[in-house]
Amino acid sequence: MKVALITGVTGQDGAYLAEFLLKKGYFVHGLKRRSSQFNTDRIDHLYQDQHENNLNFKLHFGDLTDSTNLIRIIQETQPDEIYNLAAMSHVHVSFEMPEYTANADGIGTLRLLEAVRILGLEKKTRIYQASTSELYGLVQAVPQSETTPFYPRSPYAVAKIYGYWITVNYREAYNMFACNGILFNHESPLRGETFVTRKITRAACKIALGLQKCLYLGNLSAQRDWGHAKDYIEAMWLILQQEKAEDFVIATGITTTVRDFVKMSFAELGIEVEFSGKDQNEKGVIIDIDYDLAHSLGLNTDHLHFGSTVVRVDAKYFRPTEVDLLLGDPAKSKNQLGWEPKFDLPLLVKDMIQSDLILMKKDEYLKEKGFKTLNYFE
Ligand code: NDP
Ligand code: GDR
Repeated sequence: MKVALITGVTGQDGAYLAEFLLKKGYFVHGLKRRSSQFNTDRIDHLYQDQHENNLNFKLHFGDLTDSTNLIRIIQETQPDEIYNLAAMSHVHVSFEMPEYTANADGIGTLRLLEAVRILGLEKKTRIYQASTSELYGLVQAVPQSETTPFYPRSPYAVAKIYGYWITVNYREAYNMFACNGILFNHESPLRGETFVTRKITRAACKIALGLQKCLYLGNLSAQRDWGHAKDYIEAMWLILQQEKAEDFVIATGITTTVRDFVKMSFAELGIEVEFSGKDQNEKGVIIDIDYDLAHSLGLNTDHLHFGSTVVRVDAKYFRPTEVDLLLGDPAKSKNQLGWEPKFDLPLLVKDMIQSDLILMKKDEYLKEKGFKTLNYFE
């Protein structure tokens, strides 16, 4: 039985990857942080029967800022594969926590590589490093491939560039099987609520149900190459199954603005939104309603009106330095890994809207019955 260790197992990708590897017959160890509240929502379904029949999944308390803890866990678990997914992963927040981000995302990667080396596991343990399209930052060329120069634009991206190069360096210096997946944005119903796609799909559902009036966003013109996390975690695994350790771009090859993602999300609910105005005065207004579709989704449309503003810009979401355009070239991963995404953007939006609509309907029910509803911090 192969053994995998996933750092960041409680996050979006960690949850999908753990499930994927368990289905492949792996023994999966996950690193989770101590938290004052439960933080295992995304993986609870994988180990709820742990005392009975699911002994292939084990969680360990740990942190990428704690070397001795990492060494001990790797020594105990003797993994064949390590997936380093743990990170302070929010680009905007990294401007407020640059030092911590460097420590966890940059030096954290070094700690993991060193732990493997200290334990003499260089020949046994293969390592996947969660690198990112944010490395490209300020546009040098499009589409962005494995050979496009990097120009990071945030403390997050600068920390991740250290993680990228230290992974390459340990591969070259110590002949370790250590690889970077340079993954472009990938989303899902499990996406953290403050990333833009999930913020949009949640808010669109709330607005459609009459639970929220307006969605406030930052840069609507940013363009991202969005895929589905379920497809991307499969690529991570494929990268570690190759004969030779190499780095791969994982992307769809299509880019879309935040503005269009908003339109697509509302359209899934039967609400057509059009944008007008410029910069901070830009707004999104309802211009049409597909009543048949809305009613088939169980929506009461009485509160939805033509001309009402459902999206506005709030400058507090602007970043000190922005990444305007990401568009990946997935040719190498297609040719060498045989990887191709199963989800396109319309399918991704549908999946996220369907999931959030169920969630928000639960919230609507709680509100109707006088119970406290979910918190919505942005
Ligand atoms: P999430 O933010 O959903 O998950 C991050 C995980 O890392 C969580 O489990 C979190 O724990 C954990 N974590 C954070 N800091 C530490 C730390 N110091 N020690 C141990 N664990 C820590 O991210 P995603 O699942 O979306 O992304 C996975 C990885 O891939 C990240 O490294 C991210 O930077 C990278 N990436 C993501 C892309 C995307 O589009 N999703 C694209 C390219 C790269 P907790 O649950 O307790 O917060
Ligand atoms: P990103 O994702 O920064 O690309 O990093 P995010 O969804 O946060 O932003 C995407 C783009 O949308 C613009 N934007 C907003 N973003 C947020 N979060 N909130 C808003 O209200 C808002 N309005 C507009 C942003 O300015 C940006 O241009 C994600 C993370 O998962 C990283 O960990 C990962 O490495 C990269 O994707 C690839």
